[in-house]
Amino acid sequence: MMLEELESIGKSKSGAILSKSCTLEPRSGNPEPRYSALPFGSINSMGIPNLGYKKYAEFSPKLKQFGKPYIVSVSGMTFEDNVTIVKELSAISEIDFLELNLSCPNLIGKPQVGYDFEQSKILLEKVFSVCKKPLGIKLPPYFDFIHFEQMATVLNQSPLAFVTCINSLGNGLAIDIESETALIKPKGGFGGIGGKYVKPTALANVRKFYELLNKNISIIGVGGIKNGSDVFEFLLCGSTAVQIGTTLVEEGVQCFERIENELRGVMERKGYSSVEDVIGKLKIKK
Ligand code: HRO
Repeated sequence: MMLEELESIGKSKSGAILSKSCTLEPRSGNPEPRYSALPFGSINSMGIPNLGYKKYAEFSPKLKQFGKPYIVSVSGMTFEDNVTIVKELSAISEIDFLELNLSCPNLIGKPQVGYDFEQSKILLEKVFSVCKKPLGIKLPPYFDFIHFEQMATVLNQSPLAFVTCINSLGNGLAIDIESETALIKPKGGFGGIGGKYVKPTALANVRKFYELLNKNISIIGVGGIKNGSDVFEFLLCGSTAVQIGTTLVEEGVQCFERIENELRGVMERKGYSSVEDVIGKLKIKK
């Protein structure tokens, strides 16, 4: 992610500046086309294109001028890379939080760490032994109650500041029927699915971790947020903040102001004056 892109998020109505994931060395990412909009969302296999973690440290004094939290997402190619990057970035005073990405679905030959509970536990232990800053993790979607419970047990043993649910739904396939060709090039056309397709899965992941995690771990919701009512649903499930992915790509940084105004409208119509009164208050049919 370039400095200009991060600055335009700084100037927008977003509540924070979150970089896309960085690695130890710069990467150009997977071959193009590697992103395609779909009728109800998107497919991507970007392959973590980024300038290398040192650049996101260099950008930090400039980005702090916008007066909002600056969060750097870390997605090292190896266990040791993650430890090195977290150690170095956590020493930079203008970075407020780190988000360790345990869920990039698009690296050839590399499993998503978040689907390996033992490996996640070992990585978190090591990372927290070197980290001097609040750190959260970004998780892949889970689909089985036993898996939620196994991951929650690991997470509840760590001093996590937050958990972000969910990363894209891994290894979907989207096709153009005229040319009979997969829409994106990397990995035989397989890529992470985002947008409306994943919203029910995202809400379920937020809800399940809200039920299972220690209350001092905040939950950040992401997946299919396009308007203020979507945010309201994530709040009900237990998110205290949200991230916007596909909608930001498709609409640009104006989406933050529009969605905030829409959320305000939903809250007013329903008689709420504070998000605190909404967070986690999902009702279940008796
Ligand atoms: O760069 C990517 O391919 C990518 C990453 Cl790191 C991620 O976390 N999630 C995603 O959908 N794509």
